[in-house]
Amino acid sequence: MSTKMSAACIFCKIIKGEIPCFKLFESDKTLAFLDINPLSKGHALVIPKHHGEKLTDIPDDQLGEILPVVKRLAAATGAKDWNLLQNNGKLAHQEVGHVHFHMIPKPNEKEGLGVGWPMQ
Ligand code: IU
Repeated sequence: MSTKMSAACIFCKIIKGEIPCFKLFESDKTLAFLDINPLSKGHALVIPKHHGEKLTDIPDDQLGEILPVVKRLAAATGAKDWNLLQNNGKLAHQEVGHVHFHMIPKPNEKEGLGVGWPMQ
């Protein structure tokens, strides 16, 4: 299946390189970048390149890399604990209408984060 894009979508513009981002990972189906307004150091977004507002809008074959990339990003931060968050729809506090997974490291006051961006 070809990758669906939306001309009006800000994350599709990031995918196309029309808007810059701090890129952490990219493949033909998946992009990861730092959140522009991070809740903690290392807060990353992992998105399917295929445009869709909600997770239920994305074909399964476009999602296969998402969780492995989330795992790699979480490990790369060095954070002991972290959250994975994915909002669907306005009532669920989704602000950007392109599916995205938040990987949010929890700061560790003793050890810090040891963030190792970009991923190798
Ligand atoms: P939400 O799940 O839709 O509420 O989260 C949207 C996130 O996208 C939020 O954390 C923003 O800071 C982030 N973001 C971004 O990283 N770059 C952008 O250009 C825009 C939003 I617009």
